[in-house]
Amino acid sequence: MSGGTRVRAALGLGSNLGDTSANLAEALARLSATPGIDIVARSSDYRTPPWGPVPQDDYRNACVVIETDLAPADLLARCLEVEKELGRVRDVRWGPRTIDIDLLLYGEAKVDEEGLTVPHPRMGERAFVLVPLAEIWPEAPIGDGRSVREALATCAGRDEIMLLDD
Ligand code: PH2
Ligand code: MG
Ligand code: MG
Repeated sequence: MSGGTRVRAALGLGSNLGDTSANLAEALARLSATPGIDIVARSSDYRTPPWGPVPQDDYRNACVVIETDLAPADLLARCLEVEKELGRVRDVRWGPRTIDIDLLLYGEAKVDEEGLTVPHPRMGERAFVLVPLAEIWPEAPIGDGRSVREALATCAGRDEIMLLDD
């Protein structure tokens, strides 16, 4: 897009229902086919224990770094649309899902809008976000003065994040 500012942003993906590998691949294909979104780095996939109050299966998590012309709200809207296209049903908060696509970082911007807070307010405590993101963007500032790498160094549960080779 001419004249637009391209911003480097980070997305977190997670799935623990159905074919989790195919779900991530399909979500990334759809994001990549979106005008104004280029995927510039993709982490490995990790098997991660479910975080939060709901007992459920382990997750497959990954992160991508993108370059985008889209404003934060438009980028989030596209992520939610892809979730819907893949058949995500929203019922239990923090419950199992076919695909979850979270907007983690949008350059160094701080965004506080209805339904959207960036940097993602809980990313600094979530090993299932920090481990994959550290693989592809370790120096990214996460909004509390720390980088991804620094937050990961003291993050609980990082030893439970298992690299997947498929
Ligand atoms: N997502 C949640 C709730 N719990 N746990 C893991 N391991 N990975 C996730 O992506 C995840 C979760 C809600 O977004
Ligand atoms: Mg999430
Ligand atoms: Mg989400």
